Amino acid sequence: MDRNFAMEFVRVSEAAALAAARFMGRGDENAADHAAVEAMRRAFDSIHFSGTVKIGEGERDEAPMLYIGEKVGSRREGAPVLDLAIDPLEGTTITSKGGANALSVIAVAEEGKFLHAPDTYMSKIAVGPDARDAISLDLGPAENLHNIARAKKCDVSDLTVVILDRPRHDDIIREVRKAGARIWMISDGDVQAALATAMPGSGVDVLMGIGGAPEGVIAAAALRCMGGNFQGRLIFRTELEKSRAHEMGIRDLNKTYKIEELAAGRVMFCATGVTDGSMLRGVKFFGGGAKTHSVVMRSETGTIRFIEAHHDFRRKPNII
Ligand code: VTB
Repeated sequence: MDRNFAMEFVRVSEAAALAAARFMGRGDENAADHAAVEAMRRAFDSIHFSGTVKIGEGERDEAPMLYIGEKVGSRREGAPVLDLAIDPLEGTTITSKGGANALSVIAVAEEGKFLHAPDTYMSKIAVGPDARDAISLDLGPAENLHNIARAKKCDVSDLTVVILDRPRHDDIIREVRKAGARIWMISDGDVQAALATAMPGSGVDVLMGIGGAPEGVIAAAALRCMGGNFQGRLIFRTELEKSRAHEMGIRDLNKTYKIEELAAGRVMFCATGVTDGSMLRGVKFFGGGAKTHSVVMRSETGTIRFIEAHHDFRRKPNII
């Protein structure tokens, strides 16, 4: 995948983040999400590629824009054919309340390399490079923590586990506490938390628990670039969810997906912070412009590049 694409796609996540950030703390989740989706949709078409949304805003009938299967990009002849896994605003509630960890995300892969994850829950575990061989979703939290501590040459009590603050995680929380690790409970936003496990100095060692499946694919793409690891298992709450998954080609409903089964081949990832988070700073507005903070990376090289951009709205009126 051409490395110049990295700079192209970061413009797209910047545009979505700038649009969504206007709605920080304004109590309107839908308006924030809608603004991000519109800005991202517009920005894609300025890039010379033939893109298909594989993970997006939902099925065609429920999402007017960036729906699964939608074609984006300039689509001129000879343009590279790429698949997209996007989340224009990961953390709509966070944004509406002005909390931490909201971001705009784009993962890019060659054709057919993302799992077509249904819009269900996913049980997840994510770690950074130093513990990449130490995790298994088939083991319980305590065993995973012991293996991670051994790999990181520290005690379990030195580890910090990020878990979404939900009643469904009561058992995991109890087991993690019993094992002696620390917990950082987050209200929302497990994508940024998954990335933080692979960022030295983030203070986060492992993500555990159940979040959205599509976002699991996005986190897996990012962790491929960062050399970390991720495993996920789909969680179904209803028979309807199961039959929809079947329609999407999922045969083994209990399968534990390894990172390469979620995002294979050469992948690229970029994200822009909407609100301040454990890895990215949020959008800061000032008179006539704004500052954004993004990360761009590719699985081929593993370079993690942070981009701080100053946008002058007087000279770039199209961006807002
Ligand atoms: C949210 C959100 C996460 O999953 O929790 C969601 O914060 C699903 O959980 O970042 P709930 O239905 O309990 O809110 C994510 O969107 C992504 O995995």
